[in-house]
Amino acid sequence: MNTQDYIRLENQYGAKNYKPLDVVLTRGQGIWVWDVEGNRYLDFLSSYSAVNQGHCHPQIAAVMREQIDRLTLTSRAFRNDQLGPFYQELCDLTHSHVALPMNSGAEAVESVIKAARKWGYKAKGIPDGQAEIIVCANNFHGRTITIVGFSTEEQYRDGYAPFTPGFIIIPFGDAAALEAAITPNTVAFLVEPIQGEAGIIIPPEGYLRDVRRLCTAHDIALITDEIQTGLGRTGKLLAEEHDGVEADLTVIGKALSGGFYPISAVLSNKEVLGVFQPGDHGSTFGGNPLACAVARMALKVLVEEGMIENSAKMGDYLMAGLRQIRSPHVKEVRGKGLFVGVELYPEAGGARRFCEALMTRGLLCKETHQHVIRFAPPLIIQKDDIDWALERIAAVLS
Ligand code: IF1
Repeated sequence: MNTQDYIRLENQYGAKNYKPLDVVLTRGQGIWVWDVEGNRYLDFLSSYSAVNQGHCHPQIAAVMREQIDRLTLTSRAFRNDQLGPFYQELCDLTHSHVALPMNSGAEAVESVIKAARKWGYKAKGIPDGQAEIIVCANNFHGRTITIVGFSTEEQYRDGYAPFTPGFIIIPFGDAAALEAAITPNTVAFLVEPIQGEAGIIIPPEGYLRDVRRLCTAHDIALITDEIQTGLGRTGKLLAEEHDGVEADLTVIGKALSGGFYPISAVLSNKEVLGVFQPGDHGSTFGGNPLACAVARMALKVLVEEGMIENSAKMGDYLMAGLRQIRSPHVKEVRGKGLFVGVELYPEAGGARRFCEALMTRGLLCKETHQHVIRFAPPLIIQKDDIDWALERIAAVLS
């Protein structure tokens, strides 16, 4: 079968909720992937930051193979010998008191919403059914009904009503707007440290610090969604470290498995997650031994192989290189670590055609919000590979 055969099958039998680039991948190793025709590509998207550790990282693969032959799922009706060590390693690494393992990112976000609401009722004495959670315009937190209900992107909501009430939307990057939106019924503020889907939007310097101060002063839980910005993507383990703050609750996912398996988690101080009693919340697969074994190794290689530091260094190198490209199309290059957006002028005719042109030259990336090209290679990338990419990007942009 060739590329067109595979695309025909997808078109005939698949739901049409995506419009991927027409490249059919069959193999990946490190920063490289290969299509079914044998062409090689440099992956500059990392599966939306789920393969920060590089494709098919050999040590994660080895642990997964070993665990598959030993024990994969016990359900939470029984205990397993991977969960405790996973909790300990994850909490030590992230300075958390407790963690809640789930599967997808959206599920972790749903879980943190449940925890924050329950904490509001139990600990803060908010009248039943009145809890409010403040979120930001242009957020992206996943695709469930509750989450798209507080999206400001019309397409993500269209046709899915009725939605879950209890969410207040304010502008991103505006601490004064947060202060003005807080009421006696506010339980939490949910925010991405850098808005990814919105187009790699970096808030003003000190925003998270101001937000942290306001949340503490008003006794509301600060929840950071680090599903995309976390685990080294921005050059720190968590992006909130750039501002020297710690959220009360943080959600992570994606690279928590290095792309091997859907694994997510809520990280928390004791107080908020402490509201959950046996039976209050759960998941068949959350915290299963296969997921825990994979995540333990995914975290270990991320730290021990210096990927977080490399992200900071290579991110600076990539952005400096991008800023040197003379192009009539480029409005702004922005980012932190290897989380980089190149915003084009509207006259450039959209980012998609540049992504398609880069694909034919062996570089895979994806547009976001029409005019932004998102660059997010695996965190193991080296200078030579970035030079290779920059040559191609320069050719396409100038
Ligand atoms: C799609 C975007 C990226 C996320 C943040 C929660 C989730 C995501 C900050 C939910 C997921 C993904 C989902 C994927 C495309 C992708 C995406 F373009 F849509 F915005 F990465 F930038 N919080 N983002 O970025 O996690 O439930 O998917 O595990 O929906 O097509 P999930």
